[in-house]
Amino acid sequence: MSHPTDLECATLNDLTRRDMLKGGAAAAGVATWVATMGAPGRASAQAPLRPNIIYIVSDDQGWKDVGFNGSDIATPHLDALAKTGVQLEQFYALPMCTPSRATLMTGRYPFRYGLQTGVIPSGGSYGLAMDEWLLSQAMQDAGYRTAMVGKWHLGHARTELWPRQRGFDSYYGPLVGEIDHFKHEAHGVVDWYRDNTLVREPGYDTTLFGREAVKLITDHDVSRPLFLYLAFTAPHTPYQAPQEYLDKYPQIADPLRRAYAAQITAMDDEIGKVVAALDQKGIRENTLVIFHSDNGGTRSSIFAGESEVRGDLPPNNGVYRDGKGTLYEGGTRVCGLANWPGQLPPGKASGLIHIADMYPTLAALAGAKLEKNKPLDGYNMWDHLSGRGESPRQEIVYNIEPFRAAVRQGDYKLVWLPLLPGRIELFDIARDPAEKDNLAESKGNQVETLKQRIEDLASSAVQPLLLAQMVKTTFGAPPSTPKADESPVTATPGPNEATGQDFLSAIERRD
Ligand SMILES: [Ca+2]
Repeated sequence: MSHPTDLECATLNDLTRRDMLKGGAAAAGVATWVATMGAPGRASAQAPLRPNIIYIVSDDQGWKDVGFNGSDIATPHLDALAKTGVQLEQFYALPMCTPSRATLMTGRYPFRYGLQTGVIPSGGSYGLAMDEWLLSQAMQDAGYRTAMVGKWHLGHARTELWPRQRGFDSYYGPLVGEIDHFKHEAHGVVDWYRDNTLVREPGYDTTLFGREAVKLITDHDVSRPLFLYLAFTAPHTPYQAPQEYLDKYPQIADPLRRAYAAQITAMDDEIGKVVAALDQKGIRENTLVIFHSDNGGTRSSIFAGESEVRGDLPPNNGVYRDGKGTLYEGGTRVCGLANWPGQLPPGKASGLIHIADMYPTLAALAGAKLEKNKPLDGYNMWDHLSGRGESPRQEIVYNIEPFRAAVRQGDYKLVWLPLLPGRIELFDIARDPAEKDNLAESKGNQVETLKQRIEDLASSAVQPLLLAQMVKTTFGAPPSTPKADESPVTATPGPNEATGQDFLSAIERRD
């Protein structure tokens, strides 16, 4: 079997997608797909295609840290998917794990249910609101076999918050946000589940996730379609990788960057095995594969999680400013791709896509009814992904929090920090993607328009659950003064640590 050269591939990609955009689907010789444009959450009127869907999310990966965005980190399997699929040039997620994953699962911005700020900490007792109708539930209702492998991070304090109770037929992985990749522990407590049962298994988490995903595909009953949400913990801190992957990067002197690169290549290998399993099963032609990071790469140790990391952190967001935890492009515009042989012509989708769009897009493909969900914030992106039309989205809501917000309409983006000392920045993202040139003083009209939009969105926001939890934890804790028989030097841990530890111990005892 011969493969086209890069030049041939590029020419073919450009022509195919251009023809489809100009001449419509019929000109390109494929079935017409009539998607509803302009109305968030509206599904297509066309009969659903009901593909298998393998939805892969990486964790804290830098925009540039994939081969197809120019990295020196080896990601040959992702690169192959990008080359034969659609690169997502303006795919936006939320700036941290919990809000991003919540938006994916609900199709709704996280300020609508209190998950807009921070992440659910290991000691947190709250989770994703139970009255949200999740993507997994919609897919399950539509007759899909639903499976989740990997990191959940949408609530762990009560079993009702766990994936098995939220629309997934099976679950395998950690519930909290950051674990030791070999020990599967957070704060010394194992956080590793099969369905609702705590399990102890040896191995590197990324490898175990890949193995589980391959087994799910291999054993899948093809009489109904599969929805697999594969949420890797790579390349999140702590930066750890098996020696065989570290050995692939002798040229990288910085041990953090070396481990980070090794984590990504290890994940890429597992993704390669997943694609091979689809081929082996004979279902590749009827399977949509999506991949993206849940937020930008970490550029500040403040947002590196609970691991101790210092210095110049390894993730690389390319030209994009800053990283995880911030509202700048480096925190929110993430590397991504979609791949479906025969349905998605190779090329690039250059329009605005928000992670909230994936719910209505996948629901339409699956034939899932949009009846039980609350009003969606996303658009059906199928026309845009498949090269048949422009993106219907004109606005990106980066996040709305009581103390900061950012919204982009067209090319203009406002970053607003109203907390004193306040800051307002306006950027022309098309002209200045690196956000270096603050236009706020010279473009007063745009500033006022976007401020008003933020005020309007904020007026319907639920207060962040994290802040309520922090107040409760802090003010509900006993005095932190040293006990009578202890010196101040060996004082008891702070209230947050003690609460988190007790809490996780309780989880571990749960069966
Ligand atoms: Ca993350």
